Formats: sequence, structure tokens, C-alpha cells
Amino acid sequence: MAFFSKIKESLTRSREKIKEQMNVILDRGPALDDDFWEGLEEVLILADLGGQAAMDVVEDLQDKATRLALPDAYAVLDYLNDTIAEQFVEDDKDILGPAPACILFVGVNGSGKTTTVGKLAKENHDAGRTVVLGSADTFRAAAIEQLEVWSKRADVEMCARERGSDPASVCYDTIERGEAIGADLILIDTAGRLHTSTDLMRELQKVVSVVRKRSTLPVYTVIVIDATTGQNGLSQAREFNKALDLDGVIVTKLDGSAKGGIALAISKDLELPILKLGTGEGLDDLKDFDAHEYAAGLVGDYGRTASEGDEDAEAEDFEAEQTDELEDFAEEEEVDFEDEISEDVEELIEEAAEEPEAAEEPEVAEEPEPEFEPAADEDFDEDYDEDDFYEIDVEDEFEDEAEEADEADEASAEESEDDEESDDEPESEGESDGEAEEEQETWGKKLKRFFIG
Ligand SMILES: Nc1nc2c(ncn2[C@@H]2O[C@H](COP(=O)(O)OP(=O)(O)OP(=O)(O)O)[C@@H](O)[C@H]2O)c(=O)[nH]1
Ligand SMILES: [Mg+2]
Repeated sequence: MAFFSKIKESLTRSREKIKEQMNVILDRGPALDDDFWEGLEEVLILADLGGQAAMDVVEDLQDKATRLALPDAYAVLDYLNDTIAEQFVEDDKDILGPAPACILFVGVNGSGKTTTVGKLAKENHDAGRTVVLGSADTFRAAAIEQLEVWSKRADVEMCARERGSDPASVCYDTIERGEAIGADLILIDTAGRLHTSTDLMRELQKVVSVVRKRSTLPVYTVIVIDATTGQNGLSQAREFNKALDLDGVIVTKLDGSAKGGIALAISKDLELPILKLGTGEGLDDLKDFDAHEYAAGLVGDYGRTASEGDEDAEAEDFEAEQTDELEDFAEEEEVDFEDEISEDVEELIEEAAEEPEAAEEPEVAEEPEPEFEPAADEDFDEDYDEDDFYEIDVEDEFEDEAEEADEADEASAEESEDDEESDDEPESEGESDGEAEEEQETWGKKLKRFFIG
């Protein structure tokens, strides 16, 4: 059961980092003085929101504080999440919306392009759309095979040429194939490249311009940014944007990052919408972006009104989750444990009943179990350590055993009388067999009572 959204969960590290710094300024007191505003701006910059976004958020909050006559820091912080959310650029073109489109994915090496293309292919195929993938990463070893794996997982077609061929030709083929089958969505994976390499960026420009000329569907270029790269992600996005005039951003690896604020820095700086968020390596770990959800996950709550209710709810959810898990665990373990014990005990009882020779062992055959003989209280105190008996009620146990031992004695006495009348078997052997059977029964009862209760 998911109590936190995957996005909120993925932003945990970023949120905790902000919380630590925010608590420092709140510890100084709730006054709305210069120290508070400067401290707040610093917290936002350190949270990777970027200088511009941090300044704009603080100015906006100062306006609200004046306009609404907010009394203190807590009242201001009630507006922090919404103010941050308002800074994100909206996706006016609805790039990943229902309209048919051809989308190129670009970015530095390892940012998550191929994985993102695969996840999107799955999501759109599941939504009933016809999707075609193009593997325009003809440079990296195994890049084509990697996308092929995703195309199979998503159950969509893929176009490729051999490694080393012209990526623009692959794009051409893919668009042609997409048109032939009436695809709603053409997703093209490109080779990762350093944003600082002029040659590689020029090559990419060529690819994008071929696609723009050839495609009859609207063409969008989307950069994939790894959230763990923080401010370097902003530099990457700037360079790619200069070269390609980007349309949108997908931020990946949010799950492993403490620099979630970078999404706002990029959106704000480049005036680009965030389209999706990568929250893991699985097929379903690509989430829609919602500015308010994101801001709440990134910052948490400090304001007077929001915080208490929300944190209480979180604590309750967490507690309920733990209780459910413990109950499930206990149920499973108990069932298995009981089954095992019952089976073991039944086997022991059966074995004991089937194998009377076991009773011929000297201590069983010759002695009627001294530890079960009734003992005087003073003897008991001297000879037994109560710890040896764990949770068994010692007195009851001894009374029971005494009764059983008495019964066993009587039974064997009767049998030996019978045996004396008959000369078929030697006296000692007959006595020993009778005792042995009684012993087995006594053991059986004892084991059954001990394990099963
Ligand atoms: N934790 C996590 N890992 C991710 C996410 N997205 C991608 N990855 C992992 O990041 C690694 C690189 O992903 P790729 O999709 O190969 O990246 P790429 O941009 O295509 O890489 P190149 O083609 O070499 O440029 C893989 O191990 C992915 O499983 C994400 O959202 N979260
Ligand atoms: Mg790749």
C-alpha cells in the first residue's frame, strides 16, 4: 500500500536537506526580519533551486507578507510550496499529451534517455497508442540492443541500422515506418554526448533538422537530465538548448538525488516545462509532473496551518503501514511455525509408536524417568532450577507426570502378574515390553501437550 506518492518518496533526501537548514533559521525565532528573508533565500539556493528562482520566491513571499499582513515566519511559510510551484513553466504545447508527435530525446551520457524512451513506449502502448521507436544511438556499443530490450518489454516496433551508421538515416527510416503504420507517437533515442563538445552538438543539430524537415507530425526535442548532477544539469540544459532550441525537460533519477531543486532551476532558467520525472529503473517509474505535488515533496511543510495535520497524517499512515506489515509477518510465521511443529510432533509420536526397540535403551527400559517422579517440595527446591522449565507451570507439570507415572506403575504391575501366570516369555522381557509401550504413550502425551498445548 503506497501512503506517500512515489514523487514525494523520491524527494525525501532533497526534503530532508532543506528541513535541516530551514530549522536553523526557524530556531532563531519567527520574526519577519532581514535575517529571516536572507536565510530563506540561502536555504532555497542551497536546495539547488537556482539563484533566480530563489530570489523570485522570496520577493513573491515578501509581497504576500505585506499584502496579507502575515504576522510571522510560520504564516509566510504556509505559502512557500504554492509560491515555488508557481515558478515552474507550464507545458502549453502538451508535448506528451494525446496529440500525435515525433519526439527526440537528447542529453549527456547516462542521463537516462534510453530508459525514459522505453518507459514512455510502455505507458503509451498501454494507453492504446501506436508507438514506433528509433535507435539513433549508432555510436555506443550495445545501445541498439538496449533499446531493443525496451521495445520488446513495451511491445512496440523499433527501427535501427547497424552500429556506426548515420543517425539521421535511422531517424528517416523511423519516421517513414511510423507514417506507414499510422503511428501516434514516434520516439527517437539519440547517443549521449558531452554538452561541451562542439562537434557532437553539431552532429545532433543535423539530426534534429533532418527530423524537423521530414516529419509530418509535430517534432519536439526533449532533454533528459539526471537529477543527481545538480547544477551541472543546468549547464547541460543551457548548452543543449542553445544548440537545439529544446521544447521540454525530463528529470530522471529523482529517487537517488538530494538535488531535486534542480528541476525548478532548469524550468525557470530556460523557460521550459518539466514533462515527466524518473523515479526508478522499473518500467512504471516514470511519473507525470505536477508542480504543486513536486513543491510539497521538495520542501515539506513548516507553516502553522499545513504542518500539523499533514505530519500527523503521515505519522498515522506510517504506523498503520508498519502494523499491517507486522501482522502479515506474524500471520505467515505463525502458520508456518505451527505447521512445522505439529508435523514434527506427529512424526515423533508415530515413530515412537512404531519403534518399540527404542524403549529398550537402558535409561528408558530400566528407569521410569526419575525427573517425572513426584518430588517433595523441599527436594524440588534443592534439585531443580526453575529456569530449566521456562514457561511450563512446574507444579502442574509434576502433578501430571506423577499421575502418569503412577498409572504406568500400576499397569506394569498388572502386566507382570499376567506374565507370571504364563510361562511363554521370560518374565523380564514381558515386563520390559509393557513398560516400553507405556513409556511411548507417556512421551507421546508429553510431547503433544508441550508443543500443541
Ligand atoms: N534510479 C534510477 N535510475 C535510472 C533512472 N533512469 C535511468 N536510470 C538508470 O540510469 C542508467 C543509465 O540509463 P540509460 O537509459 O542507459 O541512459 P542513457 O542516457 O541512454 O545513456 P547513454 O545512451 O549512454 O547516453 C541505467 O542504469 C538506468 O537504469 C531513474 O529514474 N532512476
Ligand atoms: Mg542510451
